[in-house]
Amino acid sequence: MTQPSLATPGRIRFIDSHTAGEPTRTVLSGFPALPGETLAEQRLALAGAFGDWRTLVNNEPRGSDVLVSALLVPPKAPDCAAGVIFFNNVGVLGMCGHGTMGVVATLAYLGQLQPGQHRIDTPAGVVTATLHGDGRVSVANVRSYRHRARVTVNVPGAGVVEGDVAYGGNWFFLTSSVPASICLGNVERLTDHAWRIREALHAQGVTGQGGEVIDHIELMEMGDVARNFVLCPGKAYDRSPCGTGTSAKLACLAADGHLAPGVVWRQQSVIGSEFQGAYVPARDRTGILPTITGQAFVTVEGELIADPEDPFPWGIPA
Ligand code: PYC
Repeated sequence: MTQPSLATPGRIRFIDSHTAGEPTRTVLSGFPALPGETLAEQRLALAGAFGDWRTLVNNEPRGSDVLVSALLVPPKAPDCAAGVIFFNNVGVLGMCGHGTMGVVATLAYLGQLQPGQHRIDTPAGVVTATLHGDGRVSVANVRSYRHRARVTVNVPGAGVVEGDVAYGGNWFFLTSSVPASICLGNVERLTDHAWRIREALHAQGVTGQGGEVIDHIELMEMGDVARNFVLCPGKAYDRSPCGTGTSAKLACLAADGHLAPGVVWRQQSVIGSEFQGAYVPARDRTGILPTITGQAFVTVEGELIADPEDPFPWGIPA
């Protein structure tokens, strides 16, 4: 891979926020222009030749495994307030629900967005974010759907695990197989269980549509209010209820006839934070159009510095 020149990084301006506990780093300037006609192509460039820039921004020592970053780019689709490409410690994402809320809160903080509806271009398609007067953000996400129902996978150490494969802007395996109740005290056990499931899915060739890698595992606990534990691609768990994961869950509930259109679904995370979701059926009935609501708060404003003398100017690969 071509190493971008160390003289190039300069200062990268960013704003950090958290959405229901899950951090987002919005990159405002200082990042190179990514080649590509579409955001999907630019996302591939970031996954490939520009990977050092991804790790510089997102990974230790300037970032962390928990962080999801959001690179602002000129939108390609018409009438969009912004274009955004999401990335994390191990790669790039198609969409990110909590991250979109973080971007909207950040642009509002900068005075660049007012309450109302805003189209945001992403590699997975255009989403519409509504910034409410009280600071909450509703994200009308991309079409979400269940790809396969009641798939079984043999998980070493856990036995046969059954779950659904669904898309909500990223690919998820959703299961009610949990080794312990979903709460902060059990994060290590939940992480271990979810990671074993993820590896078993790969080993046994279970994929999303078109062979897409299932890189998010969603453990579900149903109750008066549902709780989830979402393990992200780089093995960090989502502190929020995961916007794309909640979308995938809504798609499964809709496919099973367990949630009617328009009815509000409350989804809590492992730390007890909450999103609300609801859906309308997709026009061609091939899934749903979910809307997820939550709130993000700006936490840090700053500049990343990559000193040429620094032994880790490009971050530490995860
Ligand atoms: O909110 O969609 C989401 C998300 C994906 C990965 C982490 N959060």
